[in-house]
Amino acid sequence: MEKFVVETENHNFKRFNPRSLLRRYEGNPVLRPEEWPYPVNAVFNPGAVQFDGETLLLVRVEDLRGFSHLTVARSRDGKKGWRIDPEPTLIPDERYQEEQWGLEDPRIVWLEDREEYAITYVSFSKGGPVVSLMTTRDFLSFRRFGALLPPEDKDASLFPCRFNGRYALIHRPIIRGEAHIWLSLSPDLVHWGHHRILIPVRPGWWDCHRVGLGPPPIKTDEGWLVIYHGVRLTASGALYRVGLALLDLDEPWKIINRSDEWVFSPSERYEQVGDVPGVTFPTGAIVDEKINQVRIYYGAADSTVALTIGDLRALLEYVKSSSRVQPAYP
Ligand code: BMA
Repeated sequence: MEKFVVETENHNFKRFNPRSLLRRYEGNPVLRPEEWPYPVNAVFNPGAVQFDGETLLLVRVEDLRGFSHLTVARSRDGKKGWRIDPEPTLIPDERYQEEQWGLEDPRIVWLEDREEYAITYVSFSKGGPVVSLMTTRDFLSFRRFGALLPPEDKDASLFPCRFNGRYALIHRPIIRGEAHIWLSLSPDLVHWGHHRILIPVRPGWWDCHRVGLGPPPIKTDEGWLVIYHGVRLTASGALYRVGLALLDLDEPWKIINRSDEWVFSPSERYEQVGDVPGVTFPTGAIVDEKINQVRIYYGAADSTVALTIGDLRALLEYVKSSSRVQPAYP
């Protein structure tokens, strides 16, 4: 395996502040557990799509037993006026043992060839977290595919299209205690292979202990824009910050650039105070192509849903100006 080499010299300290790329919505947090139609502990880490002309969030909801389920919330502008389903949309299905302790952190993409949405989510049970898949057309009825790969695995999304006939999945298994982002391929969404490391942790850096995909990869003229979280463990707990990477458009297992710096990190009170302080955990992104804007929905301190907004062009320019990287696992 080729070693992942990063240049730590030649860092240009005069460059502009990458944390100015994303601007928090002034009405944050956009969803809070107090607003839920039934008693819950926390609402966070939502999947996001534009559906029927509205923003639809599939929100991870932690109940008062500590188990999570998923509930739909809708808003016309994706910022305010949220309408939350009166009851959970998706709860564990007892026929799927791996879901026994709950459903977590969904990512949603529109699968072009199947003309349906794919929801990849984390199923949790005694066996450990696994990535499961379900599909839907209307967010009313869902078809479960079950677990895709063995535990321990999280932070997964499909790409919206196939590559040479193969579906591609980004995910984050833990192997030998290492938590890198991987990419796997499948002809049928059932059998998976060609597993390879896509974005490894960087020893010593802000993303040294764990990395994981954020929202589904975003297709642009320049490549697939990946928003990912990186974790550094500190004396007072884990810090979850956000970085960027760019993948080749036709061969997304090839990483072109990766941001040296994080572009988003916990700073506001609602990100610092909550069940897990110091967490910004993006899981949903919606692109408004007319104005080239991306709205990124994230879990704040594992307690609320918050929104940060950026200019897609500026994010791309920034990541393109970042380190070009060699594949970790060619
Ligand atoms: C990760 C996931 C997320 C969570 C984050 C911070 O491992 O389990 O669901 O938001 O930790 O606690």
